Amino acid sequence: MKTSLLISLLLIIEPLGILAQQKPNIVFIYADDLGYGDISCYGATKINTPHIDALAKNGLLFTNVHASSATCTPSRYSLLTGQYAWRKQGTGVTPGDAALLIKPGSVTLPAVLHNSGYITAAIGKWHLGLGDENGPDWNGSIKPGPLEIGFDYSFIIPATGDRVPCVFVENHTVVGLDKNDPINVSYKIKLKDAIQYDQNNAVMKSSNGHNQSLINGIGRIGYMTGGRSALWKDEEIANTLTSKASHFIIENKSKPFFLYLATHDIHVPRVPNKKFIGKSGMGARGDAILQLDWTVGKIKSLLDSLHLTKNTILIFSSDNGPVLDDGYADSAVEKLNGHTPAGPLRGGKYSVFDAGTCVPFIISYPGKIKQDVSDALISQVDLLASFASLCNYPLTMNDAPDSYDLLDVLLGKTKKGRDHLIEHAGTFAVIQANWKYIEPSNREPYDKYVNIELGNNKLPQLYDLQKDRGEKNNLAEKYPDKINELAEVLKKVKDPSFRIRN
Ligand code: NG6
Ligand code: CA
Repeated sequence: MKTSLLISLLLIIEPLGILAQQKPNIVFIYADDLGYGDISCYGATKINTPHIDALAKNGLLFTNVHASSATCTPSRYSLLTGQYAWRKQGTGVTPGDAALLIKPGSVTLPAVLHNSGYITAAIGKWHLGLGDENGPDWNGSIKPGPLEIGFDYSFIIPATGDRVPCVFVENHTVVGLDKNDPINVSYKIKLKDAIQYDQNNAVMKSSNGHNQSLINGIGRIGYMTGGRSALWKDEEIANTLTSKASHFIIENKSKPFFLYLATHDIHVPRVPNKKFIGKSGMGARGDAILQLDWTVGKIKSLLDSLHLTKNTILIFSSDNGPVLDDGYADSAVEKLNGHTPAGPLRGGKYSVFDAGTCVPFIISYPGKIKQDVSDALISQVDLLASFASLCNYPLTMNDAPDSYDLLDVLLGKTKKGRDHLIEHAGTFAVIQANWKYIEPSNREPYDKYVNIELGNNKLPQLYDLQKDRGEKNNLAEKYPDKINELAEVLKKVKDPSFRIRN
């Protein structure tokens, strides 16, 4: 009698989603090019990021989380697939008309969550290619894309803010496209009908590249004609993405949802909304950080007002380290005002030194996590297996081959992270315990355009990160055995047969 009553009760409440709501929502806010030292809870003193800091005040702040690479496409690829991007050809920074890099139907972070009962959305920067091997059909149905790899809804910037086409794509179509003004995009040939970049009529001047099409007065990479009614307004991008993300949350508030919100901030071109202009005193880059902080605050206060905060795992991170001048003369260098975007770390975006991949990473989950700081070694590639574990979703040997289940570490139950981690920026490095080994490389040691040390050296490098977080003191000659040991780890992980699970 009692059991049948319970069963009838379950049958009534399950369709209402009450049971399903036991699963926590997951919101992953992925900033672009934000450095380890760019926000106040990571030590910045020249800029204030109260909303991001508030997450850390009630949550776990991590000091040793790495994006898998020092640029966008490979970091995102690894995050979503659980596989180090360097295992797959063609996962470097992709042009805006590249084909989808992730195989439809494969085991991805959104697919795991979707198959576990989550409603999933990708909102913001994509930069993982779209369409089949012929690339995206901007005037037709743009697929495969996010919806074919596990997202139920998508509203995306196809590549980056500085690459054409400068339009949003919602699910399979360009938003606001007039069929009589079709889009034509080329990265190979100069489209002579495109408005050409000209130093004299650009509202934001290029310092390097970004000199092909001129769109909204800003030089972009690639040529684009048509699609005029669909062009985004650069100063409205943060508003648009925040509002789309908010709608998604409101619409799905009674189901478990996964929101992948990949902001355009603080990538170039930095064109913050007028409400942030001049507010940081650090020029467009600082103002973009304030805008990013605003986005985080908006999402957090929406979750609060919908009483979802306690049952939501909110993660804030970045896809790679910081860069000041990334190809536009936006006075990021001149107005830096003593700010240190990389904090105590060496290098920056594009670099195999730690500032390339070691990024802010904060988890707020007030229902379950207490305020703390964790120095556990984690790669963003681990999120897939960790969330699969949260959902009891079984992974086979070939799924997410580089992703460790670190759920307990993410939830603050332990600080024992990975045993080792690979950093990649053209050159490989491996971290194990307090040691970091950078393999010898013939690549350029320094990028004079972005003014960043890339970390490459013809000789092997060995650093003791515990004593020397800034990677200043190369101990290679002193500890040759350590080098051999770490080179062996690197070799083992690089081998295509390497598997975590069996
Ligand atoms: C570089 C661009 C840079 C940025 C980067 C990708 C030039 C001179 N530089 O080639 O501006 O777009 O690619 O950044 O064009 S990422 O964060 O998306 O990886
Ligand atoms: Ca980036």
